[in-house]
Amino acid sequence: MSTERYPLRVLEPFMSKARDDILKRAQQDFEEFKKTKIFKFPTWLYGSPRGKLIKIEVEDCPRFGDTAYVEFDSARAAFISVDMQVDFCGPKGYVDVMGYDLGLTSAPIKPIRSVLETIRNNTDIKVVHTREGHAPDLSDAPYNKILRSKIIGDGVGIGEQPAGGMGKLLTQGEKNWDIIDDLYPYPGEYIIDKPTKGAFGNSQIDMILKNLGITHVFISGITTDVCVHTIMREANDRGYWCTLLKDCAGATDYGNHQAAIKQIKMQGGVFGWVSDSIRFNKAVREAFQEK
Ligand code: C5J
Repeated sequence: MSTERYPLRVLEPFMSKARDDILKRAQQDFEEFKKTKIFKFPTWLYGSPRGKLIKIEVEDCPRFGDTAYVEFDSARAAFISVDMQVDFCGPKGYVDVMGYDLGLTSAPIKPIRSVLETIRNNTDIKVVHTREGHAPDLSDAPYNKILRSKIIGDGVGIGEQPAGGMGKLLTQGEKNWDIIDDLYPYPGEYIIDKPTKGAFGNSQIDMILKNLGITHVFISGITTDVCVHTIMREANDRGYWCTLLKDCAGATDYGNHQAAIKQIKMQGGVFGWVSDSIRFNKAVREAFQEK
């Protein structure tokens, strides 16, 4: 490689210094992890905690059968509830019309409620809800998505209303598109609308999380293998420390739900970590009960 053609190479000493610093931190945190099994909140990166420092247990990390702990700052943490809309877990919604078992996609409602109750009880953890849906004129809906939904829905797809239904499937403004009453956002919580499975490419979520100073996100919702996974992957790629609360998620197929959870745990946590509502609630409640 010619240095004439790549003059940026003169910056190498500066880059190496930055790399050496990061690797030194990683070596220290690795030594610490070996002793404590804790992924410490990196104050060198984010500054001192602004809220409570909380330690949550995560499973099968770094290897299957191992237990580890993730430390986070409550004031820099967000709970994300993905697409808990009638369309994904209620009668005559999008998932119901496609013929899937609503028992599977409504299973996370109770665990999510318990987490929201914990958070809403005077903590500084932020709450973000997402909704998947399209503009009424379908101008933001890929044609292949519309067509495929019509075929699997036996003639009724996105933008159309099933017989006896509440409104047009996956269409903004319709009752079935909105978040279910049981998990409806409280004032002050954030609502992100997206026409996509992911959220980071097509919404303000990254800006909102960044403005709030969020470093750690706890992910829940439906469906585990589609929108939840896509959002977790997007967030993980952007450096957020992600944990799926597994009982707070559900899929249209139980095997896919389990496989999606296993995928997260591969490679020591390729997309983050896995825990559940019981462990989350315990960790947060204990921290906020302290004097
Ligand atoms: C799907 C979603 N499954 N919210 N959307 O189409 O996961």
